[in-house]
Amino acid sequence: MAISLLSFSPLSLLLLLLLAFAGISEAAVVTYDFNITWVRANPDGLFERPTIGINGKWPLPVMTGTVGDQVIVNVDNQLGNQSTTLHFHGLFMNGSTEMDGPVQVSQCGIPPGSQFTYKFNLTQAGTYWYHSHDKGQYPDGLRAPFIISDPDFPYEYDEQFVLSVSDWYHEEMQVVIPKFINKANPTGAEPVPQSVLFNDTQNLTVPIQPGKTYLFQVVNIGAFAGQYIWFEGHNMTIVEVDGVYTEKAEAEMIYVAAAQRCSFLITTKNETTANYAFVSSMDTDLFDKIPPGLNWNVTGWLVYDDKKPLPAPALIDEYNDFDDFTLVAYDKMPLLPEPDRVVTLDVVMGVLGNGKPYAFFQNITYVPPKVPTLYTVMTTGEDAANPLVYGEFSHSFVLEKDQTIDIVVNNNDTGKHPFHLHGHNFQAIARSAENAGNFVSTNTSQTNFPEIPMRRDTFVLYPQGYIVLRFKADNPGVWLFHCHIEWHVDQGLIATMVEAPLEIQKMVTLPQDHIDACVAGNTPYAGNAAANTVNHLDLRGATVAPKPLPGGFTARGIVALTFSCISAILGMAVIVWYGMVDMGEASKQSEIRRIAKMNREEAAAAAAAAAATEINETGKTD
Ligand SMILES: *[C@@H]1O[C@H](CO)[C@@H](O)[C@H](O)[C@H]1NC(C)=O
Ligand SMILES: *[C@@H]1O[C@H](CO)[C@@H](O)[C@H](O)[C@H]1NC(C)=O
Ligand SMILES: *[C@@H]1O[C@H](CO)[C@@H](O)[C@H](O)[C@H]1NC(C)=O
Ligand SMILES: *[C@@H]1O[C@H](CO)[C@@H](O)[C@H](O)[C@H]1NC(C)=O
Ligand SMILES: *[C@@H]1O[C@H](CO)[C@@H](O)[C@H](O)[C@H]1NC(C)=O
Ligand SMILES: *[C@@H]1O[C@H](CO)[C@@H](O)[C@H](O)[C@H]1NC(C)=O
Ligand SMILES: *[C@@H]1O[C@H](CO)[C@@H](O)[C@H](O)[C@H]1NC(C)=O
Ligand SMILES: *[C@@H]1O[C@H](CO)[C@@H](O)[C@H](O)[C@H]1NC(C)=O
Ligand SMILES: *[C@@H]1O[C@H](CO)[C@@H](O)[C@H](O)[C@H]1NC(C)=O
Ligand SMILES: *[C@@H]1O[C@H](CO)[C@@H](O)[C@H](O)[C@H]1NC(C)=O
Ligand SMILES: *[C@@H]1O[C@H](CO)[C@@H](O)[C@H](O)[C@H]1NC(C)=O
Ligand SMILES: *[C@@H]1O[C@H](CO)[C@@H](O)[C@H](O)[C@H]1NC(C)=O
Ligand SMILES: [Cu+2]
Repeated sequence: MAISLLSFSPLSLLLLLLLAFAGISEAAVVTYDFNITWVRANPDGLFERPTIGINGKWPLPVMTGTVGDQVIVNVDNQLGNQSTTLHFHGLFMNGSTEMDGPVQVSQCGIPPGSQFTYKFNLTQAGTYWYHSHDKGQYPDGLRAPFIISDPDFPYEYDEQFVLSVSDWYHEEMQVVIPKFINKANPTGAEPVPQSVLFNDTQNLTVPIQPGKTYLFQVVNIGAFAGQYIWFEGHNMTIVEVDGVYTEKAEAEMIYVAAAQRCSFLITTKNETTANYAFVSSMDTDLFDKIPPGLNWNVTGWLVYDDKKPLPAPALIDEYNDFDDFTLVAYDKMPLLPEPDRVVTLDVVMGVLGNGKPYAFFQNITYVPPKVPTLYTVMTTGEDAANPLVYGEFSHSFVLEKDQTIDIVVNNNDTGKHPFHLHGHNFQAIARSAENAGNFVSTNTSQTNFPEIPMRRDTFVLYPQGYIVLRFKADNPGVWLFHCHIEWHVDQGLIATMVEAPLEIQKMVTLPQDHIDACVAGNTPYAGNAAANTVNHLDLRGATVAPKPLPGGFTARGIVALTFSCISAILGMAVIVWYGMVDMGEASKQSEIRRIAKMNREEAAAAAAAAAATEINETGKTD
């Protein structure tokens, strides 16, 4: 428009400027003050327990914002006895990697009594969540959805519902974790949840009206279980996963792994003659054993008429879930070009020399470095480009700016693992069926990758199969890549992507409260992973994993040995001999062994043996 400003009076000019300013400053600043404390809650009606609340309440508030907003979260850690951090799952944190939240990665834990401010911009729309990223803490309650609305949402709907789903434990994590990572549990059998929750409750009723279209935004904020979800009498039309809009896809049942999100449209019926159940059913394949009395389902109802009954859901005999690999990204972003770099990670579950179960990528189980990895980036100058400065057990990969990266994950374990990358979503370009073995080609530029791959930030790897994920390293920052089963995080199934470290140095200024949190918690915040500020390549004193099993001992050997302990008690010398034969034979193999192939009987035997040793060893805690 070529309107001469001179033709306006000064007053109208001012008004015009004000109007223009109002137009561009629509983006709001959304501020949250979170006083984090212990509260008590009993969401499944079975057991009241200490739970982590915000501002004296639990369930926690759903965070909301609009694309373009700036978000400020003032955290006051009033837990008294635990540090904490917040991670905003799925947000790219572009230009603000220091606000990403994982402890010892982009910040020090916020010690009890300390305050800490997260400040970041919303550049993406869709369904996200926030949770603690410290010490396996979020299943104690510190997790909730985060919904970012989009004025340009591509599909029509009348009303919207956020719906969280989650497994729920009765014991606190600081009690469960040491029992889990314990030499009495050599097979690494994960703790089984006590119940399932919809929106942090059960028997949820959702009042709806006939002839309308509802957008449901489902978030699995659980610690472990993937969830099969279905609505009786209604199909779901998937429109978004993990913040990525999709072409409409009709599904009768979906699978939402821990940390995944799925939004779908539901069109209601034209008559109000009945109400309909909807169900979330935990994927019990993940459980080594189903404890007697466990209800692994939760039910809610679409209520057309609150005077009519709420029918119990029909039992189904088969889980026919929609395959998310077949989704098509709405923006039709094509397959990224051939990768500049391929990072191959083999998932291995095993036992270390202390007899406890750990999880590995190759032979490395993650151990937090002394100095948060981002702070090592900030304080090691040009050496920040050398992966050695981050320490072997942070399992760091230094990525160059704008490289195309393929992450190949091979599953040498018999369980499913939902893999999550911070700071990005990735194109999910290959996923094998169960038992397909490893991705063999070292050349990932095969021709059979989808032309328009689906993208998301958390993707399930099937037992003894593989996935291939592709992304562009266009977001300088320190980003974890890990399984989102919180038990496996505790066991070390984590690698660190240090993306464009020299760019990070130019971009980031650490706010004073970051430093204050380190000082208050006595955590060093400068130097390499060992806090050496002089010689960055001297890693002496860095944190390390427990030593491997000595030669001759293996996971199977440990189980055999545990067996021999009981048998000795029982006086069954033959089995002792058997156990020794097993160990001798096994000693020819490498130090860390797979126990994945251990069958259920062996696992059950191990559990029995574990129970016996536990009795034997009362008094010894480790
Ligand atoms: C939900 O309903 C079931 C069946 O009536 C009941 O057993 C359960 O205790 C209820 N859950 C809660 C949290 O009230
Ligand atoms: C935080 O919450 C606790 C428990 O409700 C309360 O005692 C405390 O005064 C609150 N602190 C602040 C700073 O609001
Ligand atoms: C921390 O305090 C809570 C609430 O009082 C308590 O239930 C919990 O056991 C304590 N945890 C630790 C690790 O001390
Ligand atoms: C966030 O947005 C604000 C306001 O537009 C801007 O000043 C700031 O630089 C942005 N921050 C980042 C990390 O991009
Ligand atoms: C779940 O809880 C959130 C937060 O209270 C609420 O906004 C939402 O409507 C609830 N969802 C359903 C389906 O009731
Ligand atoms: C749901 O989809 C299936 C398969 O596409 C179809 O057979 C079924 O009739 C649909 N159900 C409803 C209620 O639309
Ligand atoms: C409800 O009625 C409308 C208008 O008559 C029709 O277009 C629609 O298909 C009906 N919906 C269902 C679920 O039967
Ligand atoms: C949970 O639901 C599934 C599917 O309908 C059913 O097979 C199973 O028996 C249910 N489990 C319990 C404990 O009710
Ligand atoms: C994973 O399994 C494959 C195939 O059996 C094997 O070649 C590879 O060495 C294993 N990886 C590790 C780290 O053990
Ligand atoms: C892992 O394997 C590599 C290559 O064989 C070796 O250099 C490294 O020392 C091993 N690390 C551990 C912790 O076993
Ligand atoms: C990988 O395979 C593609 C397609 O078959 C081929 O063009 C390319 O040269 C191969 N790259 C390498 C490094 O072998
Ligand atoms: C981060 O921001 C840069 C600069 O605006 C942009 O090129 C890049 O695509 C962004 N990356 C992500 C993951 O959003
Ligand atoms: Cu896992």
